[in-house]
Order: sequence, then structure tokens, then C-alpha cells
Amino acid sequence: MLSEKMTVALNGQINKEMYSAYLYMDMSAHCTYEGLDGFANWFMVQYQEEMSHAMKIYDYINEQGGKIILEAIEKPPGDFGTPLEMFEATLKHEQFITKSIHDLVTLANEEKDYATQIFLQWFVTEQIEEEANDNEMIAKLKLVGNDGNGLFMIDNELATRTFTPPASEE
Ligand code: OFO
Repeated sequence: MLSEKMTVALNGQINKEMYSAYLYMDMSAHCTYEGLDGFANWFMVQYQEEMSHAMKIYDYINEQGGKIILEAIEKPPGDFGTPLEMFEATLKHEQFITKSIHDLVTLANEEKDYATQIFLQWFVTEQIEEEANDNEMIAKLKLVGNDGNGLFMIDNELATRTFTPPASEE
């Protein structure tokens, strides 16, 4: 059973994951507009991942007999700049999400909510991967700088990313 505090906090995380999905969908649209189809694909896969994160929490709250409380999703900034700036913004956002997940773990510990502590471990591990992916992309983009050929090669590489639903990763 979830405490009132834990229910509110987990619902808050659904909202943050939905915002992440919305943000990456907007970034994907921006990349399509700029003719960067591989980058657009990468961000659209990221959108799918974020939706699956939101649904994972949604399912968990339901499973525990808690109440789902859906709030408004914030508008994404819409102006994203260069691919490097986009990945820097993505990393910054993921660091914010990591902190939010860690705060949930702290709350689950305080509440002696052992089930939620275990549930959140998947997200703790996932955030390590999210930040590592962004750091790798930032390093690559810094390496190619303004070289059009380098950017073209990265765009081709990102076109191959596909979505793997979390359930089949376990
Ligand atoms: Fe859900 O990991 Fe990104 O935000």
C-alpha cells in the first residue's frame, strides 16, 4: 500500500516523465524541420522511452491500489539551437530527472516503503544510462564541431536507433 505522500510524489513523477516525452517529441519535430532525420529518429525513440517510463509508474500506482492524479503538462521551450545545444539541454534535463528519482528513493526510505524502494531501482539504473548516452553524444558532437560530413555521419548513425520496451529489457 502506498502512503498519501508517496502517491502524490509518484504521480508527480508521471508528470515529469510525460513532460520529458513532450520535450523530446518537440526536439524531434525541430530536427525534422532542420533536415536532420537521424537526430529526429533518436529523439522520437527517446519520446517512446519516456512514455514507457510514465506508464511504468502509472501501472505501479494502480497495482498498489493508489489513485492516479494527472496534472497539466508544461509547454516545452520550442527553440532548441544546434544539435550540440540540444544534447546539452537534454543532459541538463536528465540530471534534473535523476535528482527527482533520487528524491523519490529518499522518500520511500523515510516511509519504510520497501516495495517502492525496489520498484525505483529500475529507474535509478535507467538514469545512469540516460546520462551516459547524452554525455557520449555531447563528446561526439564536440569532436565533429562544425564539420558537415561529421554531422552527416552522426545523423546516419542516429537513424538506426530503435525503441525497446522496458519489459523486454528485463
Ligand atoms: Fe524517464 O528518463 Fe528521461 O526523463
